[in-house]
Amino acid sequence: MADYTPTPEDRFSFGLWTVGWQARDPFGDATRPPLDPVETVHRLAELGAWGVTFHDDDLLATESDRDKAVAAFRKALDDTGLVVPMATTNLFTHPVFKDGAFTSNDRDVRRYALRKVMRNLDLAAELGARTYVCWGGREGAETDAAKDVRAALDRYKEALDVLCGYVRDKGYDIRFALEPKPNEPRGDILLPTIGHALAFIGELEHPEMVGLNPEVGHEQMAGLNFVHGVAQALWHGKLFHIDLNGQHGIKYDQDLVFGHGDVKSAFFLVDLLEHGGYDGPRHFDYKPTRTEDIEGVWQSAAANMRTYLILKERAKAFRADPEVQEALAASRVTELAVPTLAPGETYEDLAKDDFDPDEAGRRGYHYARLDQLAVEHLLGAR
Ligand code: GLT
Ligand code: MN
Ligand code: MN
Repeated sequence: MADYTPTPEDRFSFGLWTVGWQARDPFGDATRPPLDPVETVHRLAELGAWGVTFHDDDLLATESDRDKAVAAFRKALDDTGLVVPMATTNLFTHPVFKDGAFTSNDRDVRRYALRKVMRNLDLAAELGARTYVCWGGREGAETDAAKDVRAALDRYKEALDVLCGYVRDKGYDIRFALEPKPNEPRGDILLPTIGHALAFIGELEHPEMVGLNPEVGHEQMAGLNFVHGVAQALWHGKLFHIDLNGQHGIKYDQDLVFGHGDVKSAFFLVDLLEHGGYDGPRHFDYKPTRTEDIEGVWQSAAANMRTYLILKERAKAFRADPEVQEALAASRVTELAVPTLAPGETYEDLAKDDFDPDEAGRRGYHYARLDQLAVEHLLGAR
């Protein structure tokens, strides 16, 4: 039996806002008390996590004096050895952001939002964060009459250009990661999917400084294939960070424990992350369900890491199985890596092929056999 105990080498990280979520929802009050970030750092370290991430405001959960809160957080990091791989800004809770931050129709709000990000960028740099996430949860609208989307994208670009300029001027070793989401809390959010965000990045002044932080549930709540989205982000060299969690299809954002939604997709995701060249943090952005008490909070945190490690071991076994390798070849999965034209060939050579489309049309690809092998590995039957 493999050892599923997480260690810092696994590079697992958690947001303070995940385990610290008090479980307030649109219909009910908090079911858990606030968590002291210092306690969170210690508990995460005990559980085998490597990193902790935060919004500027998360640090103030139990201590309203910012300097004292930062000092206590820093001490906890030093005491435990936990690192801060990523930080972000809360641009969504305060009523001032009800029409957005970088794309609010109110210019003063946009200026305030940039100041808030710059202040936390200074702290992020001090604590060694290399990635700065921008989740634009309030950038959007409920009615198309309310937002000139083309102007909003101009302002979104302006904000990122200003922030990239700030990071460059300060000499910080930080890159930005945009986090797409289709809706919730706004009726429609700008940059709703991985694809929209990738296209937007190409229009920025410093596209090399901006990538993505895709989240499992955010693509799945739009019915999209997360594994395909992440593969495309990797293909563009833009997978700067990732938010792992669970989601059951098209509904509100569930933020379940990783693997507690579409487990087959989670299996192929881990396979891709482990074998597709991603070397960034494995960051869990989940919410312990409202029914959990504090003991359940820590059990759920541990569950994210254990599930990842189980899937990692399953994916490795899948890849190593000679029958799988033979099935991959029989299904011509490996043939896709062969360029369509041979070296030196041009389109003129295509005319010389002796190819029978009717015969090729009769050939099966045997994907069902391959899929069954994956399912059997996932279920531990092989
Ligand atoms: C918020 C959101 C997450 C984002 C966080 C970063 S905050 O909880 O639901 O998906 O990653 O701002
Ligand atoms: Mn989410
Ligand atoms: Mn997220």
